[in-house]
Amino acid sequence: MGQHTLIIVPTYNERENLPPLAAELLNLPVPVDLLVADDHSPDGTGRLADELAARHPQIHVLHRAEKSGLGRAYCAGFAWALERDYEFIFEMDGDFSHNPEDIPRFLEAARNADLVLGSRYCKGIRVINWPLSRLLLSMGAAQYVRIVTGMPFTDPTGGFKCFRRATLRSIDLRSIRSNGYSFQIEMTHKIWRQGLKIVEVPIIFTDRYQGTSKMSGHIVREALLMVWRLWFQNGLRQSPRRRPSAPRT
Ligand SMILES: Nc1nc2c(ncn2[C@@H]2O[C@H](COP(=O)(O)OP(=O)(O)OP(=O)(O)O)[C@@H](O)[C@H]2O)c(=O)[nH]1
Ligand SMILES: [Mg+2]
Repeated sequence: MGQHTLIIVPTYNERENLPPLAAELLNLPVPVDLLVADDHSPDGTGRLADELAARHPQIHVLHRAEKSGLGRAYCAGFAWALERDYEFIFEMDGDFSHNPEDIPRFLEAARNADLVLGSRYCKGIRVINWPLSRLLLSMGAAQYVRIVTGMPFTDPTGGFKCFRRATLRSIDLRSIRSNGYSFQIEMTHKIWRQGLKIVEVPIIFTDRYQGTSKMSGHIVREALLMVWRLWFQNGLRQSPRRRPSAPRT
């Protein structure tokens, strides 16, 4: 308890994945707290999370009334974190696509950055178990984001990230509109265009082996439009409004 690091995991029907994921997080060499943001999962993930929280003081649960998307769940989790004293606040999927063992490397990088992005595509391609079509969609999305917005990151739709507290505070979370992949793009763009320092760390992404996917055409369309909106919000610039700040120590 009282740690500086919070891992936010949004869940919707992740009952097979949550207990082993929580166990791995609590066994890391660095101490972390876990916040499960559950949207009233029909499979009882929320109840399971309460049972885990009753046994482990590092585990917390945010119950939300209905399924309202990953972006809403994360924003509620960020607000929860900012009401407490966390310095390093992570986004992480609850389906083991992201490896908890990468967390110490993120924390190392975050000492000298405002936001750390896990990247599947920097220095090679590291995606396990995806059909080629999904890989091409994801890599094509990354190119599209770069061409329209100028944001130079290799994996702008990735969902394994570590925010510094001050970085989250610099964003008006109520202004975040998007929910699917575009939520990831929107958050990163709002940080990048302020001139804050963003670094990428390579990660291996493994497709879920349990539970069901929530990917949909709506999510893709949302992202296609959002990218243009972000470019517009940035005054049609393809660079930050301000120069990146001096690295922190
Ligand atoms: N609270 C909440 N969590 C969600 C919602 N949609 C997805 N999630 C969770 O967000 C994480 C990422 O969602 P996924 O469904 O794995 O999305 P994805 O990785 O893009 O797609 P697949 O792995 O192919 O299903 C998982 O932990 C989900 O349980 C939602 O509406 N509310
Ligand atoms: Mg997934």
